[in-house]
This record gives sequence, structure tokens and C-alpha cells, in this order.
Amino acid sequence: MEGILTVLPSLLGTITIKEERECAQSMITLYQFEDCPYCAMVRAVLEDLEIPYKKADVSRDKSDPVRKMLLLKSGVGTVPVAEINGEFIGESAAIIECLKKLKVG
Ligand SMILES: N[C@@H](CCC(=O)N[C@@H](CS)C(=O)NCC(=O)O)C(=O)O
Repeated sequence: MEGILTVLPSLLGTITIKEERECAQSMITLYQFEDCPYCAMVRAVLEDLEIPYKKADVSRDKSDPVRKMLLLKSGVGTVPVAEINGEFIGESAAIIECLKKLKVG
């Protein structure tokens, strides 16, 4: 009994730490054109800060369903748009500001 009571708190401690790490791990998708200079700035910051992310190359056709979805969700009609933990953020400067806060927080 004494053994279980000694081990249990340390087990719970392990579980809590794991959950905190999972929450801290952001899911980021960068909607972009590979040759867009604003997208390149955002990629450079992601890489400098060593933040894992997925790239999604979007169509140049603004009537494409993904472009329409980005406009609807971010409010901007340009790329880059970053989806950060489910939130869509447009404008490279705003994305970079958000990434820097993520890394600090
Ligand atoms: N102020 C925006 C400018 C972004 C921008 O002009 N992106 C261009 C590509 S480099 C764009 O999406 N243009 C609209 C289009 O090509 O459909 C930012 O900093 O994110």
C-alpha cells in the first residue's frame, strides 16, 4: 500500500507534464505560394524559431474553393495565411507576431 501511495503522485505528475507538452505543440499550416516574398518571410521565421509546420501551396485562381475558404476565414484575399491551432491569420506581419508570441508563451 505504501508503495502504491508513493508511486501514484509521481505517475500523475508524469501524465500532467505530457499533456502540457502536447498543448504547447502548435499545429500550423501555412497557405502560400512558394515564390511569394511575404510567404518566404513567414517560412524563414518558422524555420528560425524551429516551429514545425505544414505547407499548403494554393491556387493562383481566386475562385478556387481553398482560396475562397481562406478569404472567408482570415478576412484577407492574399497569401500567406497561417492556420494556427484552428485560427486563420492573414498578413505576414500579423502571422510573424503571432509566431513569436507562440515561441515565448
Ligand atoms: N500585405 C500582405 C501582402 C501579401 C501579398 O501581396 N501576397 C500576394 C502574393 S506575393 C498575393 O497573395 N496576391 C494575391 C494573389 O496573387 O492572388 C502580407 O504581408 O501578407
